[in-house]
Amino acid sequence: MSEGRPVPLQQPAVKPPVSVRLEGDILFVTLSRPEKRNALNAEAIGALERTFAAPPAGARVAVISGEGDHFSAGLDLSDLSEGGDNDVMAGIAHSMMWHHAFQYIERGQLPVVSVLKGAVVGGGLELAAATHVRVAEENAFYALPEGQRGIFVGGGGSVRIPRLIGAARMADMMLTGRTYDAAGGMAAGLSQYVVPAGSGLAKATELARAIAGNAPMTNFAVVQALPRIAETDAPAGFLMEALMSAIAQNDAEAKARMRAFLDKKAAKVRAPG
Ligand code: 1HE
Repeated sequence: MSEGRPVPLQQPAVKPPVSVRLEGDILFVTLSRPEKRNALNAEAIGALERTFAAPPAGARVAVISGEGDHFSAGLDLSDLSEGGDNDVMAGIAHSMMWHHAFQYIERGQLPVVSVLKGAVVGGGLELAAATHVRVAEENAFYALPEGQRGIFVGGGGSVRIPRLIGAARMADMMLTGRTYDAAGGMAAGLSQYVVPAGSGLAKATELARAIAGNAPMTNFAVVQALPRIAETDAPAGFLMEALMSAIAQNDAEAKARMRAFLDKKAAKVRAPG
């Protein structure tokens, strides 16, 4: 036996794949593996789940962006390439891990704005599709290369992406390898904004400030009620809308905001431009 206390193994300082910082009421979540084009490994998915399941107190809106030139190259292919012959259950669990994490983004506590640039592909596009407002820089491009890799989407893409662009466009992307550039992506419905290269984070931050300035009940209704109403049948949707609007307008903050407008103390709506 050697003498003295055992010497702990030296742990290399590993940079986390996702970094998070709260500035005022905006939570900035950054994919931080630019050397791997922000490919999403299990650790990154876990970090996203933890962040959005329990955002820090004071956060009212989140902005997701990617470090480096790309938003995300999707699934870290080294996570899947080593599976054995009998790994169907592991594959299901892997996909469901993504589903759980992205549910906390899409139907969590915060409206989420994403900043898309460079590659927004595979699971990266699935992540973007779980956010509420997508700001694309003009160098962004979209692809679903799962077909070329011999796999299928697994991060909720087949549920969310057809709702943005239609199943036919998604089928075309997956079957033929078709890619969209930023302008084509916006025309198809993949982003709501296209901005010059390098200005995506500033635009997303400006939008996040506007979102954070809304009444919390309105943001809750938009994140939680609107997509459910849009997906349900009309009679149930009308009822849900009536209930949600009654709850929102009876909130003290709504009453104060309506009074402020009538007293000419609140901003008017402005035409674009
Ligand atoms: C990766 C990944 C990755 C890059 N997993 N390591 N996604 C894909 O099929 C997209 C694969 N990636 C690419 O097509 C290209 O990397 C990019 C177009 C995104 C960027 O090209 P480029 O020239 O800037 O970078 P690169 O030289 O290809 O990659 C730099 C490094 O990142 C390199 O590693 P290195 O050790 O040789 O430096 C790449 O191997 C590594 N890298 N992308 C692992 N995806 C829940 S299911 C979701 C299913 C999917 O997402 S399928 C789509 C997967």
